[in-house]
Amino acid sequence: MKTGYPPDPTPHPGGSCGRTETAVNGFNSSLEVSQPPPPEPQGQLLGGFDEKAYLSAKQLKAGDDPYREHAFNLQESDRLGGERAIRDTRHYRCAALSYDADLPSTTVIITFHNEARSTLLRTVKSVLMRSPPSLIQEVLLIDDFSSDLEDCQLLAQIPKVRCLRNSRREGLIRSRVKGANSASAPILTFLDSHCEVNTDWLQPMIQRVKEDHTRVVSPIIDVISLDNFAYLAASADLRGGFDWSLHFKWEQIPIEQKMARSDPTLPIRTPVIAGGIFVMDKSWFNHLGQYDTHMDIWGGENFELSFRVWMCGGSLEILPCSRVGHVFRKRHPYDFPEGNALTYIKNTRRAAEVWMDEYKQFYYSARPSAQGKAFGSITERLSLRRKLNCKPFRWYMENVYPELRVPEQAAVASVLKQGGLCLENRRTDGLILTECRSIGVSRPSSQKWELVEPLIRQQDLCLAISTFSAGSKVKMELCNAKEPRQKWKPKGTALLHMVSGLCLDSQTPAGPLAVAQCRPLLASQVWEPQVVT
Ligand code: UD2
Ligand code: MN
Repeated sequence: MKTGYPPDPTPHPGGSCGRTETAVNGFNSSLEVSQPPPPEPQGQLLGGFDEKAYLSAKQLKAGDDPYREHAFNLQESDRLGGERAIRDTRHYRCAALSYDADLPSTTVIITFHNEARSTLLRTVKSVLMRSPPSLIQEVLLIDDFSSDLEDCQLLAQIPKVRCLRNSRREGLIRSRVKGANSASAPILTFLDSHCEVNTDWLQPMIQRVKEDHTRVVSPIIDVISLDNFAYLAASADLRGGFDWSLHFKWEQIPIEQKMARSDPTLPIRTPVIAGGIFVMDKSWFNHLGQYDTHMDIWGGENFELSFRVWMCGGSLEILPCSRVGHVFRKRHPYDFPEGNALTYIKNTRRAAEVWMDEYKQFYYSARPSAQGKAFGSITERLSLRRKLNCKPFRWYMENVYPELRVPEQAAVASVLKQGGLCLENRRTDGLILTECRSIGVSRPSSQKWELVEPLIRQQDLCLAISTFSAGSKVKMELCNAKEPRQKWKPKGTALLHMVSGLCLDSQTPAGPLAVAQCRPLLASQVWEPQVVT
């Protein structure tokens, strides 16, 4: 089972929600380009590395299922060999852009666990072939305890390629941190181990990061078919999003932003990144706390990083003039020592608990099975958040991802009790504290309240203060969750008015229901919501 992520942009047979555009500019998924780029000087590029021997040492045996080991068609991948020409899928205006001559260099970090040799080699070679050599300080392979040591070791014979190996399975998160700690260049570039980078993929990303080191940038991720390895152009109108179960998805950029885009080469702000392919300033990566290294194997780290970048002073963007192909799969080809579902829950719970504040309740409602599952200690990450003085998740919701709808909370009716009395809204006398009544087994609706943060509502009317000062009378008015006078929040036994910082009080000189300076445990400020039928 594959939980949480498949952005799954691969066109499903019969499906229609993919991200590929097979017919953009008359392009259809052909493998070859009509005008292949001039050949690179092979000898120099590969040094003493014997490509043929590397690839032929592992061949699919006749009769073997080509999908079994890697969840993609290994036979097709092997057939392509160590490199191939791919179509330049960028908008034509990208080719006319120019970049600084003195861009800083990068360490390309590729972690892998039992990757197929042909896909791994194409990833490495495409980087060396399609990047200005001066920008590639090194390609750092992190072998996450693959069964064959030589998959990685042999590649280290290629100039600029280094290989680090974990002595036990760590997962991609700790592996990337290990890579970052060993990187010698000032800029980090992360790639999955089954990618092919496209023409001029690197310059736009390094340029944006050079101009502002707090930007974290990613390319448009093109699709390499897991069946026939066709290189397919992805739509340029997508950004990263998610639902409350912390399931990543590609989504259309909001229509207003789309209309405002006069220039298709401009960056696209994105609430989250897919996770595998991005460029980030190394000092900024370290300053922001790298990754949460208590996350295991796979999953969730992209949300954690995305929330952290936005909430702690950075930004995330997709650069349409940078294109990298990636083999999207439908299942994980590797095992999860703790199980796939538990690992995804552990990782996303950590992200939710550290970063999502009161909004984490929506994560738990969307993923009830997460409750009660172990997720380890988050003390260090919470203190990181404090140290970095990061903004609340509410800020992220309002400024970065206002399109993410907050679910209508299941309205649970309660009486609001104080002492033995109940808060009632009488048509004649207004709000009063009076004897709790029942009609048969149920309560009269005038004593039933729904606490749907931030509102305290009765049908379509809500509790509101009149002014923001102590002594302000409380009245009922038409509900509007954006109206500051209607925003309440339970705090201990009190009902706090969020904007004025005052508390609901039943005994003030102003009358039976007003707001006053909060005094914890003052009898007239103690409210006890009790669920009723
Ligand atoms: C996507 C990301 C991936 C990661 C993941 C969420 C893209 C293109 N890919 O999943 O980078 O952010 O979402 O966690 O955005 N690996 C290890 N050790 C392991 C497991 C995986 O090194 O224990 C490697 C693996 O070989 C690959 C990379 O980590 O190079 C990502 O794994 P994946 O390709 O299975 O993830 P993917 O593309 O489904
Ligand atoms: Mn991948």
